[in-house]
Amino acid sequence: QEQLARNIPWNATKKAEYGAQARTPHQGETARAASALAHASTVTEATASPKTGDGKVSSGASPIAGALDRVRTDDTDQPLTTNQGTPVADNQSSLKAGLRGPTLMEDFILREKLTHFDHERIPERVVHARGSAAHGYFESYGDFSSLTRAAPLASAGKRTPVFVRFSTVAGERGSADTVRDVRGFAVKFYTDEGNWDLVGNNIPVFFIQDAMKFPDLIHAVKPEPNNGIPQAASAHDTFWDFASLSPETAHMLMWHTSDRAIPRSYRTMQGFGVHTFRLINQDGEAVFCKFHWQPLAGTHSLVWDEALRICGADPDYHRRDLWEAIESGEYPEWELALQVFTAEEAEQFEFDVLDPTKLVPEELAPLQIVGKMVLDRNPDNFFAETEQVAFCTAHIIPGIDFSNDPLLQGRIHSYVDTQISRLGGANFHELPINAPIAPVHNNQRDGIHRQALNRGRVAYEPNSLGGGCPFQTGQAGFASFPEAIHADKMRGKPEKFADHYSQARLFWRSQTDAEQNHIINAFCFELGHVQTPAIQTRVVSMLANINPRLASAVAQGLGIAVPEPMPLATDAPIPDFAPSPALSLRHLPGKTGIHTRKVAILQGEDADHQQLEQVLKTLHDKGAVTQIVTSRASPGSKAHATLPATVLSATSPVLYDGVIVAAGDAGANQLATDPLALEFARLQYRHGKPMLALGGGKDLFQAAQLPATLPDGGHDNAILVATNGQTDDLLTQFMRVLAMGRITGRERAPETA
Ligand code: HDE
Repeated sequence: QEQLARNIPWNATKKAEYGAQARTPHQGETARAASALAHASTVTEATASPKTGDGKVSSGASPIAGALDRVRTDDTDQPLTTNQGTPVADNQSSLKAGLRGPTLMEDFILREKLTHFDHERIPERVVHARGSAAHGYFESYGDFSSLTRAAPLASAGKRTPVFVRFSTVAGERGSADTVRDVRGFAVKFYTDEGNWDLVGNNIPVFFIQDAMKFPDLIHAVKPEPNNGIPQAASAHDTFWDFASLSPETAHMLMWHTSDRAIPRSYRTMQGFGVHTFRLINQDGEAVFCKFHWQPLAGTHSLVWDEALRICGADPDYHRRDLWEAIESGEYPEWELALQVFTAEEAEQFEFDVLDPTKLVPEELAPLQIVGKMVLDRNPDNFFAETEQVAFCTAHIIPGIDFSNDPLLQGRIHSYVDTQISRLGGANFHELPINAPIAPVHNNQRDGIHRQALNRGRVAYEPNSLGGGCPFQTGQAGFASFPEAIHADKMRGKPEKFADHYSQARLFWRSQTDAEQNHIINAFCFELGHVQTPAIQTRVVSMLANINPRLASAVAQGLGIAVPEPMPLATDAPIPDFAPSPALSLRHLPGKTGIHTRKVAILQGEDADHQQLEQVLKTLHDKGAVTQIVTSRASPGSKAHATLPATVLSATSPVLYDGVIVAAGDAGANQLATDPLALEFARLQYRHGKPMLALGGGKDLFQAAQLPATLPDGGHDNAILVATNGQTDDLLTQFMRVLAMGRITGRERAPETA
């Protein structure tokens, strides 16, 4: 504090650690510690919640934010203490027998510090180890009690606090964000009838049909056990070996190789509950339901080359994006949609709704939007909240119930079970981030790290000594849907589960040309990393059951012949679905325009300052984020961008959604001869970003030899050159492409065999 106030750039008390001075502790500091202790409090910042991302007080709607205040601590103006609260005079040196002597066993301060440090790590999640989370709320758009008695949907405007964690699946805790992978989308609702965890993904189907196969799937995709390679990637032999021997993966593999697996941002992903669930209303009536989260920012993805480069340029790309959006008050939002259908309707579908490798096309059951989720507060502490949060599919509330989906049934066990080893015992529900806001009363007792001080001598039920409390609620509490079941006990799968290709074909058909090309390229990349030819061939034989162009182009990419289609697992005819536009990423362009899109202003020292300010103002008015990028640190860049200026060597073109080159003749000349500027322009071009040249900026485009026309001969309407100082129309076009995400016309279609 003192050092900050006096602006001393070095440690002014450092010298006192050495020699004779070490014998006399700093007087002032010990005295301050004693007096400050008397007023120690756990929460400051004008006594905490509600805090929103930008640190300012707002109408913060999350009761959990307030509830967590009891455990929030703030060290401002507080003395350093041990874990027992004993003030520590010297945190620099251990206690020794003489300044050059051995450290004394007696040094409880050193030992406590090292012991705690030695145990700081907990096991990472066995899957979904890498993730980022935020607090927020869910707001219901109405009273949906005729459908479900689930508390969050009870009335219009009702807000339920949530904590949401996004994740990758295969990578370890420190792996990069933009790898090709499914993304987890786990939402914990702190409802007034207990916690409800909707533990979903950003893809509506899954690789396998039965929980029995999950450990095999994960062992196949994780780094190979002999050498621990590769990190966070499915592009290796064991994954594709397993996948090609389990053709039920076919549909999911199409999503996994699509742009869905490389999202632009967590904020631009859809979320899905995947399984069929049940909704139950007050009268005990049930319908089936699929849960969908629709991002208001639209669905946007990266392109593969860009995703790979971002792994190096900013491995925290998604984590940073989520954090910064919330800090700057640009709260990410999703609408919750329900796809509701009755058991009778489900009977008529050509697929089995209990099969998690199948989705219910929106044409069969439309989406009903029921509410909105807003994430408005970053965690205070990554470990305590994001790492310790325990999502469990078993956490459901009255009004929601499971279906018999055999994958979901296994999950009901797995999530609670895994927390016991990951979080060290059965009391993980007492960790502040996991504790419900609904009161907890039962006869469960004790266990490691128990927090609750349960009073009284009764810890059993039924009892008379405790007046029969806590008492069962009967109708008012959770009751499972009383489904009638008359069946033989057996292992096996229902008949319709044997169709592995109808929906893989549906997905392929529903993609735009560019999306299809990306799928082909992704298969070529993935299988190009497979060293066993028989595995490559087996995968292509699966693709031959999906689409001839797909199989042929992937075979061509791998330099192999198209094999015979893989034999089917069923003799029944494969259902034929019409394309479903909602399965393309183009379907949800978003409602937030260029909000939070990031634009690089590649600036020469002699740029037309007035023109640039005008352009920046227009972009900022529409919510874009801008950053000046120069060849070298130049005091000349005075334009008012959103982020502090940077230099080409400290940033990367893949971190921006578009570029504006602004320079006079000399500046343009200098940029046009700078290899980093040339690479910047070429990569922005290659990744389909909008590019606008102001003043001499066009010289850079020319020097980078950006093609004037698209591969199909069409005009490239996202390379824009202001020739006469007029920027309005060009800027409008620039912003149109920016809102869209990118143009795909610059890519070449893969060849077919
Ligand atoms: Fe998970 N999954 N999973 N999963 N899953 C875990 O739980 C599991 C599945 C999903 O941010 C683990 O706490 C089994 C489908 C997400 O903390 C573990 C099966 C879907 C997260 C586990 C599945 C998911 C997990 C690891 C097949 C989409 C991260 C750590 C039967 C609907 C949650 C943990 C977070 C995490 C088991 C399949 C989503 C081991 C056995 C399908 C988003 O319990």
